[in-house]
Amino acid sequence: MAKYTVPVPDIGGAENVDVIEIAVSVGDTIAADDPIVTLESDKASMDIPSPRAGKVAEILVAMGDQVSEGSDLIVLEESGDASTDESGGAADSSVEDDAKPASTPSDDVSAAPAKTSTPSESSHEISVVIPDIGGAENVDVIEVCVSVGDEIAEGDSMLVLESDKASMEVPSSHSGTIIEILVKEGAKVSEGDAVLTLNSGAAETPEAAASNDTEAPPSAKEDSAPVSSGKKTINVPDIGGSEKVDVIEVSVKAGDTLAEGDTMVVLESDKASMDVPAPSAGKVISVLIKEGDKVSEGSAILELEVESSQPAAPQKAPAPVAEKKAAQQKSASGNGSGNGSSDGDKPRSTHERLPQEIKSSGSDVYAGPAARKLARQLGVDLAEVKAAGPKGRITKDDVKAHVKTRMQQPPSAGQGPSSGTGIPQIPEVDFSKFGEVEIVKMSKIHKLTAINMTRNWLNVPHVTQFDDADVTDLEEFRSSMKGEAEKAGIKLTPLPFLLKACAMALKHESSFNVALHADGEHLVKKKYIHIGVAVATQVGLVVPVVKDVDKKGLFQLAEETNTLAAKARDGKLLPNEMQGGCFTISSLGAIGGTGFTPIVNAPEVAILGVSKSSMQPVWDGKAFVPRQMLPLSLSYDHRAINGVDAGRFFTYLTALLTDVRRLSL
Ligand code: CAO
Repeated sequence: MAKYTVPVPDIGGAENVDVIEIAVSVGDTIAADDPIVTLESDKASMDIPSPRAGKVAEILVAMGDQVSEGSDLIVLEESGDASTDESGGAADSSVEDDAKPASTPSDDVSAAPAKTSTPSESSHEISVVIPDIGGAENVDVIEVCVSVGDEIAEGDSMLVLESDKASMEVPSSHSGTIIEILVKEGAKVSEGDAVLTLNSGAAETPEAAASNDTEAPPSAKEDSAPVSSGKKTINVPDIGGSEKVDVIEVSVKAGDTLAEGDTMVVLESDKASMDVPAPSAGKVISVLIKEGDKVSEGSAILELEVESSQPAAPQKAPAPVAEKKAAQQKSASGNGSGNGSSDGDKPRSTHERLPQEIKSSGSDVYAGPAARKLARQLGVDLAEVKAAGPKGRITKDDVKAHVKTRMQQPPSAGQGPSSGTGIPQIPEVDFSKFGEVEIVKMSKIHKLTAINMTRNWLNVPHVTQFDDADVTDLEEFRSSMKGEAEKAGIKLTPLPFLLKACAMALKHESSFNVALHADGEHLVKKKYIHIGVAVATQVGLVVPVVKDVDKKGLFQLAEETNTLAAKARDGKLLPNEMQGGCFTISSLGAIGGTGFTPIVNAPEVAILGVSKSSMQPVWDGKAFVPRQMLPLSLSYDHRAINGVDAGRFFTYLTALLTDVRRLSL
């Protein structure tokens, strides 16, 4: 059994760096590239991966120790079969008992911090592995986004993973042509597992790779000087080389007090969204960018009045949006002292590109950054997009399909009174082709009526029932009272009788005196009885409301109705005279017709249509007798009222109108 001591590789010249986490225990079997410790200098945090697979025989450092390049970290026991080493690059290193590798750490590419790929034996071939995924293990591969032969760029999504906490797109760490895909949907993967073999197209020497990997994190170069109290301009840190990245959210404003690590802005490239955390605590003097701006590394974000002369913390790499939410929740709950990262997250190497979380607990929409960006560019509300991706994830194709569907709809669908919720609009016709026409403007009331009627017609499932009331006796009584009413200056038409009868029926059958509650789970039962009367005016239909009909006599109802109708025709109705109705009467009795289907005046749930009464032969059991019959039609909202309720209401109403004495009960 060969033993191998893993040293600290080239860490960019940093010395006496703190060991802030030990990721392995004695006895653990680890794969090549598995993180073994996390180090933190004043510039950056970095995971140190194992250059080889093996069993941890000994741990040579403790938390809080300070180490430099070459310091011993752990002792690995290897099976002796170095060719099984997944890192490839390490396979040709000589394995010595209890000896350090012949190559120096900086020469050994696999010893580079937090590298997510390893060159294979062929310098053109690169094995791309799962990067740090926040410690999650055996995570489901729910989508493989690439195929063999695809050309991919660094940062292009290779996979979508889903743990029980989050879904995340995993970007490729290198560009190249895919030679082989080593995972498939349904597989379970952990950090370090090989995903793809890429042909990089250009020979990459291990030395070159190592020097790339061991380069001090560029973001750490930013703001590396101690921050003294006073005004400081905070710039965009290293964002992985992305340029002209969209500012999609500015999370702070002048006057805000920031804790170190609080999110300042959210940026979005075509590959990922990222939060940019404040490198130090302080008060925002001014914000120098706005949403929609494009920024690159070094662009000024804001001016900060730094609080103390404490050395600045290393400016953290932009964090995935999910971390931002955690930070915001922290500060919202008054805890502004955190550093904004969702610790205990493991500190990450600042030059490591993190998988982009695409679903967070606070979001109902399940979509990755690419789909989100496309949706924003196209002005698509993702909540409206039908997801066809795995586990209900919205893909870019879904966004495009949504747009296509919308484009195929009539251009003005959803606008104007003659169209509704996606209902095809009636085509425009040039009537002048068929004869002389004149275009006249619709009045405001007419347009409003059209909109209201469309809304009510589309929203309310209508049922209309018909019946005839025998109003022979009512008409006799009305005729007998006409003179008396006229003396009092009142015109007594059938309408006040109808109002009175409807008020009594509403009381009797209270299921009609309700409104549907907006929550869809309750009915609002009304304890008052206000009835609207449709009045035709020069400029359109209006519905003044007679209040407390049940408490008023026939003469008063007649007088009030006439007054309201006159005000309506003169355009003098006040808003409150048209509000509060429980039920409406629409009478065409003075005009004619034997029946019509009135439209419910929502949020009321029923309306009575009154047609013209006429003398009809009615069979009384022995003979046909002449009776004055009034045709009535009752429309109701079947969500609130059942047919049996309507039957009872209608029978009661016609009985009242037939025997006028009952109105006084
Ligand atoms: N059957 C037979 N005759 C009727 C009747 C009926 N159902 N209703 C009213 N009449 C008679 C009246 O008795 C009156 O005749 P007399 O003068 O001989 O008594 C005549 O018709 C005219 O009545 P009116 O219209 O002046 O009074 P009203 O109280 O019946 O109606 C009002 C008042 C405001 C409803 C009415 O003026 C009005 O605007 N009606 C139109 C309503 C409307 O547009 N409805 C449709 C809505 S949906 O598009």
